[in-house]
Order: sequence, then structure tokens, then C-alpha cells
Amino acid sequence: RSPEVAEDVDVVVVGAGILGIYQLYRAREAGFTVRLLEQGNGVGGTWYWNRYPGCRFDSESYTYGYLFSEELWRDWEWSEEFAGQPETERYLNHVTDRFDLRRHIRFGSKVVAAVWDEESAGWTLNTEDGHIVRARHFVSTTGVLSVPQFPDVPGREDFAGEAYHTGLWPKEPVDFRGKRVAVIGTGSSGVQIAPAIADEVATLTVYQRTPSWATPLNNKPISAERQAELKAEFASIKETLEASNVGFLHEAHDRKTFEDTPEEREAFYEKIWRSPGFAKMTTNYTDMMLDDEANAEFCAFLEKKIRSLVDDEETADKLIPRNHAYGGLRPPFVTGYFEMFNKPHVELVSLREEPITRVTETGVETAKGLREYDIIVWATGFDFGTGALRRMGVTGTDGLELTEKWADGPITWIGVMASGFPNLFFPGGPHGAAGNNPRYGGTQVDFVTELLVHARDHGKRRIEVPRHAEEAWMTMIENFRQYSRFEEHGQYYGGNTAGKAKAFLLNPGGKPKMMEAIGEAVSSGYQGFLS
Ligand code: NA7
Repeated sequence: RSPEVAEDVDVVVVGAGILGIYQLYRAREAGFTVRLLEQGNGVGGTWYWNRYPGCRFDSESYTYGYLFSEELWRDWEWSEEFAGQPETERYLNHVTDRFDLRRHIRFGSKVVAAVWDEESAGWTLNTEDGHIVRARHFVSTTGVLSVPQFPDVPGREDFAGEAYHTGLWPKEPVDFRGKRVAVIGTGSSGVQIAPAIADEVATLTVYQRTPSWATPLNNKPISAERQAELKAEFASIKETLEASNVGFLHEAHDRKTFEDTPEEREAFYEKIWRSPGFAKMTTNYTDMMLDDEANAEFCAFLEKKIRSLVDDEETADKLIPRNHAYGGLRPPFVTGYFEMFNKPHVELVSLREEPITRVTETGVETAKGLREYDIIVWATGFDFGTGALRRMGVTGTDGLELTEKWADGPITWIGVMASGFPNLFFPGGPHGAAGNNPRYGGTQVDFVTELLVHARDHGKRRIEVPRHAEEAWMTMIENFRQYSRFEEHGQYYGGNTAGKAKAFLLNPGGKPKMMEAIGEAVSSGYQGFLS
């Protein structure tokens, strides 16, 4: 043991978000010694960093939370169908303390290097503040949306007012009252924060590059009756969620768009417009995401809705996506977003018409001139999927760097392992998800834990995915991505990150393909994985 190694554990987990907390719990329950390293000063991951006003779930609260403990399920009452960030952060703290996990977590620990050592079959991790952990296994639960990014706009640093990124929001509340505010970006974060602050500010300008097919979230409080129902139905809810391809409780429709008459279609679209969150996608006509005409029919309905909510025709025109289908980009869900533009102090600027030329000391300048602000909010997204893993200095066998292996995009097996990187697992990572993230990632954490137990029970120190399994998974990604509607300029191809290779970053085969691959590995006794 080299003198500078501060701790030696069986498993080191990086990132205390929803999956990291679960991985810590599972590994410790399986009898491993575990250390969790977390960059922030509290648990929560996404729900720690994104504390901007209006930040909330768009998966139903109880479908996003943990399912591993019925007692936990019964004791924790979510107040709303789609809980706000403070409540989710409280929940994750509650779980951490309830299962006595905090003492395994080292906060303020940003990992800057993780190096595999073949001889000892283990990883050594270094943190920015000089802490060193050695571990047999390294589980990175660093999430897909954990590296915020700012656009490369000249003068961004010159702004003399307050500037915030939604994904790096300060702990102290920001006082928006009476301020002139710019919100830049209209993805899920931008369309949440803008209406949440609109009534406090003096003026609000929303800078939109690509309009979103946003639809109402339709949040509501969970009634006492519904709470009782949720408690009573734990087993069946869990079963439904685990069997679901997308990780939601929504019941799929059984008809195609043009099997219905125009009147029936209109009534159906009205119904799903009023349905909760992702139900607009998951309970829509079965061909809505697959058939262009079906998709266009739905978009025409959404356009009509947007026009009915926005008084000013020119503003409505700008808000309607012209260049992508529903589902081409990740659809946001909103509360009062479109209506907000009817307030006289709220303005929409289309960056297609007037791109930002620079940020000055006092405001944002476009081709049409300077607008002055007290606060600029950058809601400009994240280096999706591979962002955190690529920044951790991960080095595998024979000095192979993960950044090198992934130079043209991630190469993985089920979005959890990569050949050349033994004993490294990254549940919830790139290629990992195709729906409600905790449901996909949770299954992956379960798989990793069982694999670690199996290796230990069979006296194996080294686990590496065989190349043929990785190749088969990559072929699946390539073959199935054509069925996805996601556009290459969006985050799911890395298209929103300057200089990043374009590669599909989700699992286009969904849960069935993931379960099939896991099933093959397990039923063969992890053939080729262990040595
Ligand atoms: P998103 O969804 O990546 O949205 C970022 C927004 O910022 C989007 O509207 C972008 O426009 C805009 N953006 C990015 N760069 C620029 C520049 N340079 N100029 C102007 N506008 C820009 O991130 P969010 O934080 O909203 O959502 C992240 C996830 O949270 C989401 O996927 C859900 O899982 C929940 P663009 O579309 O690129 O033209």
C-alpha cells in the first residue's frame, strides 16, 4: 500500500445523484466496503445543482423515486404529481440518512484522475483536493446531464451584472424582483425558469434559437386518496414500471392516427393535451413517432394550441417549430410558458432572426441592437452523455484513455461497460437510457451489483466486457438509431456541444435490447467477462 493512498475499498462510486446513492446502498448491502466521492457539497446530483426557480420533474414523482424498499415508498409522500427540485433534494437526503449512507460519502471530491492497475487489478482515483482512493471496482454514476455548458459568445465574461447557468445554480436564492432579466435557451430548463420568474421581474427577454414542441405538464397535488392508492398498489406499480419500455405508468394507445376520423382525432388530441407530462408521447397514436404524416397531424394540433394561447401572431409564429417533428428534440413540459408571452413586459427574441453578436458589460447585443440587463440566465444545456466521464481522466489497460477510445463517440456494452476498462461500470451513462432515467439506470445498478457479487463468490478479481458483446451492442445502436426521430443537431447526438463527435448517445433499442443483453450475460454465467 503506497503511503499516499488514503483509503482502500472494494467499490468506489463517483457521483451522489439518484443512481450513485442507490449503487452505494446496493454495494454496501452486498457486503462490500464502499466509498462514494461527490463533487458537490450535498447529495442529489441533478437535483443538487439545478436549483433554479421552476425546476421540477417531468416524470411522475413516484415513478422517478426508488422502488427498492416498500417501507420507504410508504413513508415518503410526494406532494405533487411532478415534484419541484427542493422536494426531490429533500427526498434524496431523506434516503441517504434513512439508510445511513452519508458516512460513506466524501463531499467536495472532484475526481480528476482514475487509473487502472493491471497488476493489482484495481483502480486508483485522485480528487482535485489531493485525496486518493484505491478500489477493486469503480462505478461512475456521474449522470448524463452533469457538465453545464455556455455558448461561445464574445464578451460573456464582461457582463457586470449577475449571470447564472441553470445547471450551476447558487444555493442562496437569486432575487429577481424588479430586475431586467434575460433567459437564453428554450430547452427544458429555459422554459421552466422563464414563467417561474416572469411575475417578479421588471422585464424578461427570452432568447430562443430553436423553438420547442412544449406542451403542458399538467401538474397537480397528490390527493390523500391518491396517496393511499399509491401505498396500497406498490407491488403492481413496481411491476408495471419494471415491465415498461419507457419506465412510466402511462397506458399505451392501441390505434393509429388515421384509423380515427378527424373529429375523433381532435377529441383524442384534446385529451392527451390535458394528460400528464410524457403521456403526450407514450399514450399517443402508435404511429405518431414513426410515421411522418401522423407526426405532422399531431404537430398541426399543437400549432393550433400554441396559437390559441399566444395573443401576438408574430410571437406565436416564432414559438412554433418549423424544422423538426415532435420528438425530434427532447420535448419540454411547461406550466404557463406560452401564456407568459402575453404579458407586456415579456419579449421573445428569435436568434434565427437576430443572432447574439456579443455580450457587453451591460447586456446582450444582437444584430438589432443592445438590450440591457441586471441578470442573465444561461439555460444553454449540457455536454450530454459523455461529458463527465470524459473529464475524469479515466485510463484503462495499456494506458488507453477513455477519451481516446471514445474520440468518435462512446463505445459501450449496454451503456454500462467498455472493453479496455476492466472493473469500470457506468450505470446511467451514454447508451444507457431510453426513457425515465432512474428506471433504466436502476436496472443497470442491480446488474452491476449482481455481477460484482458473482465475481467475488467465484474468486474473480477482474471483470471486462468481451469485445464481441460490445461489438454486438454497438451494431444494435447503429441499426436501431434509424428508428429514433432524434435530430443530429440535438443533445442526444452531442450536436449541441462544440467540437464533439456526432454519435447517438441513448439506447435506441430500449429496455428489451438491454434486458436481452443482460440475460445473455447472466445465463451464460458471465462467460468471457471474468478472469
Ligand atoms: P437543452 O435541452 O440542451 O437546451 C439548451 C437550450 O439552449 C436550447 O434551447 C439551445 O438551443 C440553447 N442554446 C444552446 N447553445 C446556444 C447558443 N450558443 N445560443 C443560443 N442558444 C443556445 O438543455 P436544458 O438544460 O434545457 O435541458 C436539459 C435536460 O433537462 C433535458 O434534456 C431534460 O432531460 C431535462 P438549440 O436547441 O441548440 O438551438
